Parts: sequence; structure tokens; C-alpha cells
Amino acid sequence: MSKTTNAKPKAKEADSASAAINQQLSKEQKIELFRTMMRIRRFEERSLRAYQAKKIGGFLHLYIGQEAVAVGCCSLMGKDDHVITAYRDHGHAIAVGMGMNEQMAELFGKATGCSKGKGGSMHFFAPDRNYWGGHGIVGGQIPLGVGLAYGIKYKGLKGAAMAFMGDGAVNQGAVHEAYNLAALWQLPVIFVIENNGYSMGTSQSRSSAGELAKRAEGYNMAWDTCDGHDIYTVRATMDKYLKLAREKSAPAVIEVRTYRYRGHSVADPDNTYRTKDEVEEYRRTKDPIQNFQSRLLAEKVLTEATIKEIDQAARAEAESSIEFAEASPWPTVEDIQRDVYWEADNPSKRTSAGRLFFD
Ligand SMILES: Cc1ncc(C[n+]2csc(CCOP(=O)(O)OP(=O)(O)O)c2C)c(N)n1
Ligand SMILES: [Mg+2]
Repeated sequence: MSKTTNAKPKAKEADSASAAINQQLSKEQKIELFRTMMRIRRFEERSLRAYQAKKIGGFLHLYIGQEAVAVGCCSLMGKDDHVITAYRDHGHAIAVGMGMNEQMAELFGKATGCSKGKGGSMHFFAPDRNYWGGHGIVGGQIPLGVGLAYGIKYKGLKGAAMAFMGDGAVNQGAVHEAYNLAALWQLPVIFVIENNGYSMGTSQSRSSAGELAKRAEGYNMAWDTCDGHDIYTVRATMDKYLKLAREKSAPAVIEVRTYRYRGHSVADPDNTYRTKDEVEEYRRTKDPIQNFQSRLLAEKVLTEATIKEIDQAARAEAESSIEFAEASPWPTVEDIQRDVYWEADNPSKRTSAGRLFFD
């Protein structure tokens, strides 16, 4: 993985467990964070097997290795906070509370899926949980995240939008247009760069000049970096900037350093741009679930027995989501044009003119 030259102090990473936001966690809440990370990992592993069995078509971008980022960030959400991300979106969906059944059904293309089987892996949505997807155009979700923040401010709410992107997305022009408006209009948005070191098969050092989050300085925005393998650090860092966003409507760019163990999409070759040793080294020394597990064992929050129980329950839940997806109906032909344009679904309220579909 390419090295970044981070000039920022890392003292906060030394003991993020002592940050107030982590100190105030109850034993049950810590177990819940751990359980959510474990559920993401088991869901992803099970969906990979289903993909290999040809039950899932299209792409499948797994979140394995990055669990502490989505769970850490989403665990801080209040009722007026919103989340939007790219196509690597299963982890965030579980982190905001979406069930495995509607996720697996979506992967299978079934009508009971979270997007009625019409979105697939890259387009998980749960507006009722303030989760706005699931977007396939690299960086395309970032202006939309600024729109969410604009809505929050316009309505006078004390919320914030978290707009997630990868390390490759930072080079998209639309991201810079979004930064500009967020800073100009002082919108409550946190741009979260999940830096897993690669965009497809291109390492950060081959694609990006300078330090990623520091680009915020050009827009007079706050920025920071943090270790994304440690959920306490993610929470401590994000809490600070979420509070500034909610209370002072201040935007920020946060780079969270993480790693993905699987190929970009599971159908992609994974041995051409990085070594097996590199992946193994991350697994052995930085795995976010192992890290948190060790912490919680030391804190006497978990025991070997409870870890096993949580793991088995997550596996069983993933397995039963497969059964649910298998048993679910396919979307119908009649349904194909529904949920595409709001105007088509609500003709009596339509105010625009023009044709919505091609003949
Ligand atoms: C505008 C656009 N260009 C190219 C692609 C093809 N593409 C899909 S994912 C990806 C890499 C993005 O990497 P990164 O932002 O680091 O996210 P990660 O996959 O690591 O989560 C590319 C180039 C695309 N989907 N959209
Ligand atoms: Mg990346």
C-alpha cells in the first residue's frame, strides 16, 4: 500500500478509548458495535459464496476489512443525520440498521430487496433510515451529499450529512465543485474519504498528488486523518467534526485509512497490483474486528464464549437471508417502469412537461 506523508499529529490515535464519546459507551453498546461489524463481515462472506454460485449477477464490491469505518461513523448518527456513499455500500446499510434479508434479496434481484430488486449491489437505499445509497458513478454521490446538507440547513435542523467516497473519487471534478459549495455556503457535511489504498488496481501513489484531505485547505475547510482499523479512533475523530457540523454548520474533509482484503469487485483479478503478503500483513496486524475483539476482551466486555455466540448468530442470520432471498418473488414486468421517475408514479402531482420514457 502506498504511504501517505501525514503531517498531522497522531496523538489522538494513541488512546482514543479515553475520548468522551467512547467512555460513555455502555457494555451493551460496545457489544452492539462489535456485533454490527461481525454481521457485516459474515454477510459479505456469504454473499461472495452466493455470487460464486451464480445467484448474484453484475458487480459485487465487498466491504471486508473496512467495517470499523461505516460502523464507527454510523454509530454516531442522530435523527437528523444522513448518509450517502458509493457502490461499496453493504456495510453502511447494515450499520444504519437495514436487515440482511432485504439486502440479500436485493443482491439476488428479488422484489423483496431494499430497492425492489431493481438496484442490485451498488444501489442499496433506505430513506427511512436516512440512507441515500448506493451510487455507481465514482464521486457522483458527493454533490448529492452536499444537497442533503443543504436540505438540513434549509430546514433549520441540527443534523449533518456524511458523504463517503474512496481514495480514487477525490480526483473527480464533481468532488471539488461539491467542496467549493459546501465551504462557500457553510453546509453541515463531512466528506469521509475511505482510503483503502487503491482505486480498482491503481494505488494511491500512482493516482493522487499530495495529501488527500489537505485539499480541503484550498477551500478553507477543516480536515483531519485517522486510523480506520480502530473503531474507537473513527468514533472519536468523527464525533468532533459531526458536532461542528451540527452546531456550527461547518463542513470538513476526513481521510480514514483502511484496507480492503478482496478484489475491487469480486470478479476482478486481485494479484496483479498488490502482493498476497501485503494483504496477509493487514489481516494479521490491523484487522478491525480482531482489533476491537482484543480490546473488548481486555476490557472484559467480551469473553471467548460471547464472541463465538455473536459470530454464530451472524453466520446464521446471513444463511437465513439466503433462504429468504431464494424464496422471494422476482419483480414483475408491470413493475419495470415504477420507481424510476417520481412524476410517473405520481401523475396527478406532476408539474413538469415532457416525455419521461422512450417508446
Ligand atoms: C466516473 C467513473 N469513472 C470510472 C468508473 C469505474 N470505476 C468504478 S470503481 C473505480 C475505482 C474507485 O476507487 P475508490 O474511489 O478508491 O473506491 P473503492 O473502490 O476503493 O472503494 C473506478 C475507476 C466509474 N464507475 N465512474
Ligand atoms: Mg479505494
